[in-house]
Amino acid sequence: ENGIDAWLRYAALPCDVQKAASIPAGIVALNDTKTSPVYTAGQELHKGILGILRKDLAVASTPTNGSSITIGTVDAFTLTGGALPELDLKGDGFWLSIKNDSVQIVGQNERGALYGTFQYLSMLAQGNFTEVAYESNPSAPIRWVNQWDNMDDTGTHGSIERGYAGPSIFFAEGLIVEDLTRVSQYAHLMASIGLNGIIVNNVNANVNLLNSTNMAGLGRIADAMRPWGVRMGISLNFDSPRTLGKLTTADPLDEGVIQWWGDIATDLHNHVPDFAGVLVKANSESQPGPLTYNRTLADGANLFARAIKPHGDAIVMFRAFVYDNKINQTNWKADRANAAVDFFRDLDGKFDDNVVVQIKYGPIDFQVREPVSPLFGHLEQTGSVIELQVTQEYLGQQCHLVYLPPLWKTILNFDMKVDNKPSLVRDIVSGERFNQKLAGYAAVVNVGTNTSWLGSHLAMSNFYAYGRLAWEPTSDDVSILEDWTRLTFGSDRTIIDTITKMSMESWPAHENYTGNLGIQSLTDITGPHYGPKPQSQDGNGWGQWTRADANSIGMDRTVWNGTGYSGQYFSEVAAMYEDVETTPDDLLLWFHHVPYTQKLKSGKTVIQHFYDAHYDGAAVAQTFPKQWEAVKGLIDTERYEEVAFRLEYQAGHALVWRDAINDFYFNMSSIKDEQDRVGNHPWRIEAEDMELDGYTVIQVDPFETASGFH
Ligand code: BDP
Repeated sequence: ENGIDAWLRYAALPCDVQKAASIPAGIVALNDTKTSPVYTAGQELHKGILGILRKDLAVASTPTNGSSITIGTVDAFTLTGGALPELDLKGDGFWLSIKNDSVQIVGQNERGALYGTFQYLSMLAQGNFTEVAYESNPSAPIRWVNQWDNMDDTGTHGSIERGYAGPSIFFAEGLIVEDLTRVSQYAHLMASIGLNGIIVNNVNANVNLLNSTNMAGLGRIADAMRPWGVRMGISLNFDSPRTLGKLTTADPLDEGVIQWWGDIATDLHNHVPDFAGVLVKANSESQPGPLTYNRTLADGANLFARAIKPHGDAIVMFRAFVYDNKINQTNWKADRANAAVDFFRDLDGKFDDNVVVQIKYGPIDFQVREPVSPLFGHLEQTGSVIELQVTQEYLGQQCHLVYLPPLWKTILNFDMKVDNKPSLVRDIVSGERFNQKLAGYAAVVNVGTNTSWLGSHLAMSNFYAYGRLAWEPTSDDVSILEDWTRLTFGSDRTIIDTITKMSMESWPAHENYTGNLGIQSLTDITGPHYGPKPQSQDGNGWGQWTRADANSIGMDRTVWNGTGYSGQYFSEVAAMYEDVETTPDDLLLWFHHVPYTQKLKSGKTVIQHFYDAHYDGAAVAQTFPKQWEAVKGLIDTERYEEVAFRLEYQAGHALVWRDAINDFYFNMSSIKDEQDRVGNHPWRIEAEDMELDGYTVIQVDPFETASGFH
């Protein structure tokens, strides 16, 4: 068990459970075109049932006499005379009806039929043989993955920005790899959780993706993913007309530039007829963009929107992550958190109708806790897509267990109260609140060639849960986790309880040992974003600041005295954050600059809370290796050992975090810990007290912790 099959193992159920299953005698997949998702669904069902129940069912493409599992679109069912109830399916939705001798899996489109099939298989794999009859529709039309894969045309094998599981499955040495087996396996995983699109290259895009060899390569990627209903798109570099096309400008209103992008779009369409769209990072972190040419961001987005418009329903995902990473630290009012609303608020209504704005969940950058980006709510005439991260860039880079759905649900369930009306983020990104046709979800996943996909078996619960939540954001995070666990490791109660307990403890613990009260992840901001480095939080151009000094800490983001950020929310929410008294403790230092001795609602001072929380969080991480021991012998040795190794590492690293942060603030504030733990490390053996008598070079695992990444 090396993790390659993730939650799609189709492991055989115990014999007595297998016997209890009564399923139809054959499979009918109402499309025999080999690249069609319905055909794929038939094959997948065959494979799954063979694995789970050890039954080898025949697959036909036209109705048979015997009892069957029939898969098809509503149209195909209508044509072949299958009786269906009145259905109200949305795009990609499905109807699933399971009765002893007949199972109907009906998609609004081909993709929907495939999703329904995976749902049925998921039930069988969990030994759930209940009869059901229901419709299921996705919450939003856009449910995409972003990969930040580089082309690496200077030689090495496709690296991945903020990827922690080996090199790219898509690129190597400036080209698209020949063998796309992993790519279709990836699409297989995506389809099984209802994801329907992917951007394959880094948002910091390499123009060479658009050369003619790579255009053909993109066609091959799209072909590999199409049978799974996954549509492919790419990130674009705004300057391509200059750097690749040798034009003198990339001005979005220049005729030559418009023509150039039009030709690129035509070319792309020729290779990828069902091209999904383009993702654009512009005028951010030194990337070029329309502002460089004194044009608006909307001009930039519409340039691409018009280029792709003639070729089907492809869309532009324009990122709201626009800011200058050389923020002047001496300007007390400067605040990176203000950027998205400042840039985009006045552009509402100026984007073409095939543009959506992709907004990171918080105003800064995937921190362990952020308030919801206030931009959700300011775009009423343009669809919003929420950007999440499965890759744990700031959250332990998959070397730490952090189950993310509780964080995501905090965001999705937040009420922006736009115009004093209920405005949950999940209803904004479903398109419902502002009546948008295009809206949804994108997650930076960054799988790599490691057989476990993310470099850590347990991290895969985040990927699985991402798809499940994008489909139905009200789903319960614990039951999603339990489904994932049963599918990935089996149904033993001890396994489920152990993984659930650790996972549900993991985000709060991580927040506690890395940075609490809304101060953000106190990590190495200017470098790898890994490990503690509170001293990097100030004096950097990225604007991720704590403004800590000897007496006080926190960013004053109020309107009356600070950067004005809290005023970007709508009245009720703005008023809550404006006032220290009504700001929740977990975001206190995000919004306010307070003395270390400020009392929290718990009665503790800020600094004592800091000390205690870091001890508490690290103490929880200490229990993980022990908790994990409970599953020894209940799961395969390979995955048991690999997870044990990471949990052991996390337990140690949590101590490093705890002591680094606590010592740093003790040093800065000179306020003693009430329990006198901080600065006191009786059990620690300092490096200075050791003697080095030579060293041996070893293969480091996980590789990303090694020098030079090898
Ligand atoms: C930050 C990452 C950086 C990305 C950037 C982005 O550190 O690698 O390029 O976001 O999202 O989180 O564009």
